[in-house]
Amino acid sequence: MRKTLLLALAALFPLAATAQEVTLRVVSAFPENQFYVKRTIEWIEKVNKEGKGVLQLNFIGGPKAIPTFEVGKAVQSGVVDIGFTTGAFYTNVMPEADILKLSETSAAEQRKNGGYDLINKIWAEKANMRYLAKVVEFTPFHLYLNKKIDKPDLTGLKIRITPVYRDFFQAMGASVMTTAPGEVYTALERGVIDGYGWPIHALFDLNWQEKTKYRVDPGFYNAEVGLVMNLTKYKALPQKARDFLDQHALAYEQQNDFWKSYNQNEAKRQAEAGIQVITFDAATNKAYVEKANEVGWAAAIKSSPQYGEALKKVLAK
Ligand code: 173
Repeated sequence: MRKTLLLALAALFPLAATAQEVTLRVVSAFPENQFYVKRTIEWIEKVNKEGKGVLQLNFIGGPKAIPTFEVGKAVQSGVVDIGFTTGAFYTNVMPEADILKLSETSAAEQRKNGGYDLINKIWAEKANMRYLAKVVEFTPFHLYLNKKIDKPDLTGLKIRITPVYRDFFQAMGASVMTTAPGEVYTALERGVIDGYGWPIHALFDLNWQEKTKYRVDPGFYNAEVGLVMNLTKYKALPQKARDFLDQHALAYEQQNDFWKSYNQNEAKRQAEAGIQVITFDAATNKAYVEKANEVGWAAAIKSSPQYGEALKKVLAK
């Protein structure tokens, strides 16, 4: 009797000590050598340091672990718990994902104006996902080129895209090719593409400055990179772990002002690396940005008759 009790206690004790600690698997849709990922790994380290006994995050890897455009599916199905990704990479889960690029209101404003709640309603319903936090914003996308243009006409040019840029670049006559970030360098090197869409920053992470002649200004839209989690798993977290995760995700999101100065510096670095700016007259520039928005919202509402308009109310200014 005594012996059995002791054995039972011995068996139970290590469990009792760790029963509440949950470990979640995290993957990145962006290549591991990107600064985005470095920043996220630093965040994970902080979470792990402060989350002992509550929550631990296990960083599995980047696109070599799960290909860029499969990360959304992996989160949806629970193959992994958390994805570090952008909406354009999981339109194969739901078209609404890519609409976040049209945000003119900030993540902080969206937490207040109902946007965050609406996003989570849609993400739950259509993707079995929880949108934990947006950790890149205040970052325009640009068109980068290796051939000079003197007006916004991409006829005859082959441009690398993701869903972010598809409708806008096609509206300017481009022929397009979708690739993950990890394949752009080789495509440039082989001359398979004449240009690509990409944010104002993070070119250097992947050495694209070596193969890039021009950036077209102005930029358009607003890059969104976020942490999304399998909703079933999220709901099953012990309350303490869920609060801890929410808190840390929010704290990461609250660092987003960082990107404002970072982006200014990245533009400077591009100039120093010899990337020349192509721009048009003021009226053409204005029309260029308006066209991007017009085409973007038209595609958003067409792809999501259900939620496109409602998202516009909270994302657009
Ligand atoms: O160009 C891309 O790969 C892309 O869609 C994206 C989106 C957000 C941040 C960086 C890249």
